[in-house]
Amino acid sequence: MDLFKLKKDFPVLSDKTLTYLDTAASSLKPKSVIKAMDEYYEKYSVNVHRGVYNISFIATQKYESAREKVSKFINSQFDEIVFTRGASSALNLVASSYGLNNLTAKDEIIVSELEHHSQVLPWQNVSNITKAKLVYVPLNEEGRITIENFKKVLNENTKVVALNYVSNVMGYIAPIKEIISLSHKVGAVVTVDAAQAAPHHNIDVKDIDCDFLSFSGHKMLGPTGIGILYGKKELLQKMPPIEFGGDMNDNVDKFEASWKDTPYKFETGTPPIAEAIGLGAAIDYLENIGLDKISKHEKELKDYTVSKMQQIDGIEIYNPNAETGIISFNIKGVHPHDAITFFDGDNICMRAGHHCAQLVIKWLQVVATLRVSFYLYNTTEDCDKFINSLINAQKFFKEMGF
Ligand code: 7TS
Repeated sequence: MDLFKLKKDFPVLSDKTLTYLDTAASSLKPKSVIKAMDEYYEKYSVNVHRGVYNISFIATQKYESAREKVSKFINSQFDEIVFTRGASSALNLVASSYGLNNLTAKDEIIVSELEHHSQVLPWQNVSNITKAKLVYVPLNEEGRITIENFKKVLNENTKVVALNYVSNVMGYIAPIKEIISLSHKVGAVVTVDAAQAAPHHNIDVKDIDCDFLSFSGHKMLGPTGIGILYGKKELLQKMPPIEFGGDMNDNVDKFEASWKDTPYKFETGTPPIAEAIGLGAAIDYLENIGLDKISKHEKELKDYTVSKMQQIDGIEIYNPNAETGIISFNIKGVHPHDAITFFDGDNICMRAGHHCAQLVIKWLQVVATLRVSFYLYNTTEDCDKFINSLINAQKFFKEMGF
């Protein structure tokens, strides 16, 4: 792929002094996504599923064709795709609808310390309400979820397994297909947090056989305000809605009502129409390049950067062997919140903090980490800028007596 040509597709990168290394928080958006959304607002910015006039038919058709694109993107059926506000909403929907209605005090829920708060906190809530037991897979010495350790916590009482596909701090890919297969043998359902996986790796939900899979539009070149919940149709059909209102209902009487079929019973009110259309354009863009190419490119950038970082004394890298484009690290003796201001001074966008994953930060026994994350628009030039800045940051803080 011609990376320099590709940078031109991203208006934010027209500022040549800017280095964007924070895709794990949110990706940049290409012109084609912005254009697709502009077109909606300029030409047919009306509601869906209700207007009996031409531009409403167009809006509905574009909105539903975005659902079609998402379903093809992960190889699901059309009606197994629920549009949500983001990955967080999708993960919460599973916990609130499936979890609260199916679990009891006899049951166990498996999670891990690698989870983003949006995966672990909804299940903490389910555990508090239903008294089902929350069980943590012990991480191995590298901080990974392994099959060996997963088997130690999986048992006949396990009813839900709620794990991430790719960790947003460690960048590890979990052995999710085997985890799902083992979980199904004891009758547990698996809800996969794919927020950091779907933007970078081909996912075939039929192949991995997950029960639920959640991800966000804004981490995969799409707009904010839209996420996806994939659920197996037979599960979604049995699950009650968690939000009630317009468009999700069928017949309404004074004291009871019935719901539309899935996915519509989960999408009350005016949906994120422009956002769905933008997400469709993002999927077109990603598929045009190919996710295999993208993930290979990110891994190469990460390996190149890690090898340079390892030549600098006093840099602690927490995940040098990650398979993805995420590097978590610290400059010894320097608080990451101090260090981040130095990178910002060089117009390098990256993240410092607990990354909404405090459990793994505690597992690492640090206060926070710095994080670099790559995507298709990054180049080795970006890596070199970051390395230069890192060397200068270290020198600066040493001189300041840190
Ligand atoms: N799950 C994972 C693994 C994530 O990395 C994130 C966001 C979410 C869920 C939630 O996604 P949202 O779109 O609903 O916010 N992760 C990050 C991050 O690492 N830095 O900022 C947001």
